Amino acid sequence: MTKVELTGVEVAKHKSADDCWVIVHGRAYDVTDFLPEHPGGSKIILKYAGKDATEEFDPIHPPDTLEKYLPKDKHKGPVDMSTVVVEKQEVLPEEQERMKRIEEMPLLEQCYNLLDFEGVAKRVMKKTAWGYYSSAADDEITLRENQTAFQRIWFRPKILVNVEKVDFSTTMLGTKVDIPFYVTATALGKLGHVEGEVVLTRASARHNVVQMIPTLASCSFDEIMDAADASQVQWLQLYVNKDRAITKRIVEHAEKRGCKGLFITVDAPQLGRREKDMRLKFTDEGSNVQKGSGEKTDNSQGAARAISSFIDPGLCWDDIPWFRSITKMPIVLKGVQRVEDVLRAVEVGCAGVVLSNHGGRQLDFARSGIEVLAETMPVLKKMGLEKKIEVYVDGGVRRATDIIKALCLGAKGVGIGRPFLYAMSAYGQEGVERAMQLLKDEMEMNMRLIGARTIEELNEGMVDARGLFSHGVGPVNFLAERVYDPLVGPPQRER
Ligand code: FMN
Repeated sequence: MTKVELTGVEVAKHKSADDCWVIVHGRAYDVTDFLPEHPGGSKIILKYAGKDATEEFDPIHPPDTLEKYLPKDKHKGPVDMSTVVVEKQEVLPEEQERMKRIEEMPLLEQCYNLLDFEGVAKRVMKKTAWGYYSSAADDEITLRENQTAFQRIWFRPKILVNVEKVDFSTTMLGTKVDIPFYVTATALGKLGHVEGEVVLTRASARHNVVQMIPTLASCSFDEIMDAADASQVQWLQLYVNKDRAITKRIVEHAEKRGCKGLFITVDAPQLGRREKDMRLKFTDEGSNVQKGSGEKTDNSQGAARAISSFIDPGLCWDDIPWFRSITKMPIVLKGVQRVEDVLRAVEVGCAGVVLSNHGGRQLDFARSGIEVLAETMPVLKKMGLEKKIEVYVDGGVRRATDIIKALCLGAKGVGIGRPFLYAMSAYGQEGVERAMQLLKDEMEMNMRLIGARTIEELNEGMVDARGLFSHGVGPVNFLAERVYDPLVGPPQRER
């Protein structure tokens, strides 16, 4: 027997903190008991009490979240959506201006490099989404350093090498790839594009690029796996849950579904203060939620903090053998920041490390991955360990010259985050594909110009990295500076 549909009027009766229902994807849920536990706070749910919350829910939660985690007796059943009153949303002047900017967007063909996508994305993305993607920790010094560090490395090209044919394919964790970069894990894909991470999956397939799937994706893990084509390789990025039984289930499921690498994020026992994100959340929600509730606005939340309370700050080296016991996937530590820890990773049997500071989003004044690479490889070589572990770098990679610099210094490959998010947010799948193609074009030309026919021919003699360790004031990075949004004026509050 099919269940009788609820009406919008019935759901609307449950609109208080003592009795709170919400509609998500045409079904009603009683979330009253869940209100105090919601990682993003109860206020945001109460804003949608008795109403359709799908639009707000979608970017931040995989679609199966409620089905999976809310007890079955709280599932109130399907709703006849034709009876749900849709409140007419006033289109704010700021949103009208954004729509106008979207109409005037440059053609995709006019984007010639990855920074072009960033410029367009900043103009056309919703402010909150831009805030979440572009923000970094504290004063965003490390964010900028990630790019400027590459600018302190110069080339020593070889001449008169026959470079008629160049081949920059390589392997990463045993997978053959066309070019030595992968799409790194970035949370909340639906903030930038309605379809979310599957857009990155489909574009990666077109270019034979590996995708790292984030724990905190907006799409469900299975949706992202299902979007891949048969030969496509995906890795799993893992935030370790305090409840190890949940972590075990996630890892086992990923392996069963065919993931080829487990990247455990080790630089985020607590998520960093990304103040741009926090500030936007403040103005976005503060004024609305304050209305009528009499509560003071909680400005400790941004999108980042809202989604991360389950992460275990107790994760430590002692846990690594346990991970090795529950999976055959190669284990890679993501977020290693000093050579001593690379050596320890070799000792405990990790297949790789990613030298990364999380795109500058965690510890401000953490050094760039590329600098840590230059510190690491000579030590590994001296100890004869360079073949024992694959070393990856991410953070600030925007040009093929950056990829080449990392490979010259001994990296196996590099991860790229924001540029693909920006390309996706501005132009969808075609944008991501173009961004990847631009990198391939740049790679071919720069391999020729540096005098290398294959990845194996790239070596440390082809770069001058003497300035890399000097943290004095380097060249002014105008492009990165434009990413930083200074605080303008006091937040708008209703009186
Ligand atoms: N790293 C993780 O390990 N897990 C995440 O969920 C995650 N989410 C991210 C979300 C955004 C919007 C960004 C920009 C980065 C995120 N990262 C995450 C860090 C990236 O994996 C990567 O380290 C960083 O983006 C590399 O720097 P880039 O953006 O300059 O390329």
